[in-house]
Amino acid sequence: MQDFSHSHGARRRFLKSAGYAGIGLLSGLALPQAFGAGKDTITLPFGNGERVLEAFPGKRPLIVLTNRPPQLETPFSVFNDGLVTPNDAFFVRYHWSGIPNEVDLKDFRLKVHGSVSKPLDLTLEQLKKLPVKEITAVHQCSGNSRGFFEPRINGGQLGHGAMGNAKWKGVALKDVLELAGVGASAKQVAFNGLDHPPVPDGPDFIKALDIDHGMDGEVMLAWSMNDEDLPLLNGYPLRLVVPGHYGTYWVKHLNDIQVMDDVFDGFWMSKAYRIPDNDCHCTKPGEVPAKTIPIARFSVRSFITNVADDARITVGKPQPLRGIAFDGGSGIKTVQISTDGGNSWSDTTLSDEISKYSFREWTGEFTPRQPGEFRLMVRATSQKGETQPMQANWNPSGYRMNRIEQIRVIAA
Ligand SMILES: Nc1nc2c(c(=O)[nH]1)N[C@H]1C(S)=C(S)[C@@H](COP(=O)(O)O)O[C@H]1N2
Ligand SMILES: [Mo]
Repeated sequence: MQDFSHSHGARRRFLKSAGYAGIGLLSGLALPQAFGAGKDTITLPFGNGERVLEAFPGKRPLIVLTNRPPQLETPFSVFNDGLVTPNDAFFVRYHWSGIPNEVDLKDFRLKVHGSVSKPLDLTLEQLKKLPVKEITAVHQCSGNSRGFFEPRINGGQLGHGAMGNAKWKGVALKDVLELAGVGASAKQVAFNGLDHPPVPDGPDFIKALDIDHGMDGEVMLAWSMNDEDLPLLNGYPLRLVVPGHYGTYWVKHLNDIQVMDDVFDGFWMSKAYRIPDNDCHCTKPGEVPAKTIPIARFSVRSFITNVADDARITVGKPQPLRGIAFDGGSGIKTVQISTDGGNSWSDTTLSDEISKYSFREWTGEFTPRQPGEFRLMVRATSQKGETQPMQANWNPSGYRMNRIEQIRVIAA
C-alpha cells in the first residue's frame, strides 16, 4: 500500500502503519477484531477519529467513512502536493448504496423533459457537440470538517478531506436548456442520477436549482475531470458542476433533467441540506432554527498545508508557511496569519488566481524568537468581505464549517 502521508515532510494526520497493528497480533493479544487490524489506519484529530485507509476502484488508499456506499475522504497531506487534487485522491460521497458498478455509454442517455418545448434524449456523444467549457473549481461537501464541531453533530464525522479542486470540462447547462426550449413559466430545474435507494420508500437523491441559477452559464454538465473521464465513483459518465456551491448539488451519473414550473419539494431539498436563515447560518447548540433555507455557496476557508501539528521548528530560523484558501466564488482578497492567538495578523503573499472558484495558494513565513509552543492561525477574507470566525458557526446539520484553523508548533 502506498504510504502517501509520508510522501513529503509535512503531515497533518498520524499514520499508524500496518506493522503497528501487527505488533498486537504477534504478542498474542486478543486483537483480531481490533479496529483496522492488519490495515493501514489514520487518526483524524478529534474523538473517535480512527479510520481505515482503503483503495477503492480508481482510487489510491483513502480514508474510509463508510464502505457501502463508499464514502471516502482525501488525506490532508494531498492538499500540500499541488493545487489540483488528483482524480485518484478525490473524495467520494454517496447517500444510497444503489450505485452503478459500471456504465455502458451505448445505453447511456441524458433526458431533458418537463416544462420544455423540445424534450431531449441525448447520447454523451451528442452532448459533446455543444460548445465545450472548462473551469477549475473547488468541490466540497456541506459536511466537510463536521467532526470538528463542538458539541459534536450527527452525520459523517469528516475531517477536512471532503473537498478537492479539479479542472472540469463539459457543456453549459444553459446551452442544454436552450436546446430544449425552456418554458417562460419555468421556476426550477431538477437533477437525478443513475443511483437509487436500496429500499422502495427511500427518497431518490434528486436536487434542484432555481432556473436563473441553472441559466447563469456557469453551471455545467461535466464529463471530464483533470483531462480524464470522470472516475466512476465521482459520477461517470456525466455530473453537474455548480461552481462555488456545496457538493450536494453536484449530481453524479446525471441522466435526468426536469424543468419545473414549481419549486421542487423532494426530500433532499425540502428536508435535508438546509441551513438556518440568518446571517451566520448558525444557532446555539441544540437550538432549532426558526426558519431554514437550502444550503448554497461555500463559506470562505483557509488552511496551512505544509506544517503538521506538533512540528518542531528552529528558534531564529524562518519557517516557510504555505497553504490554500477558497470561497464561494467572489475570490480571495487576503490570507493572513497570526502567531499570537489572533491578536495581530499579517498578510501572506497570494499566488496567481487560477479561477475565482479554485484553491488559491498563499505563502508566508514565521520566525520564532524564543523557544516554546506557538499557535499558527490562518484566516482568509473574500472579495465580498466575508471572513472566518474564531469559533465555528454551529448549526444542527454541521454544515459550512469554516472556523479559523490553527496548528501547534514547538520552537527549540
Ligand atoms: N447521484 C448522486 N449524486 C450526488 C450524491 C449522491 O448521493 N448521488 N451526493 C452529493 C453530495 S452530498 C456530494 S458532497 C457530492 C460528492 O461528490 P464526489 O463523490 O464526486 O466527491 O456528490 C453529490 N452528488
Ligand atoms: Mo455532501
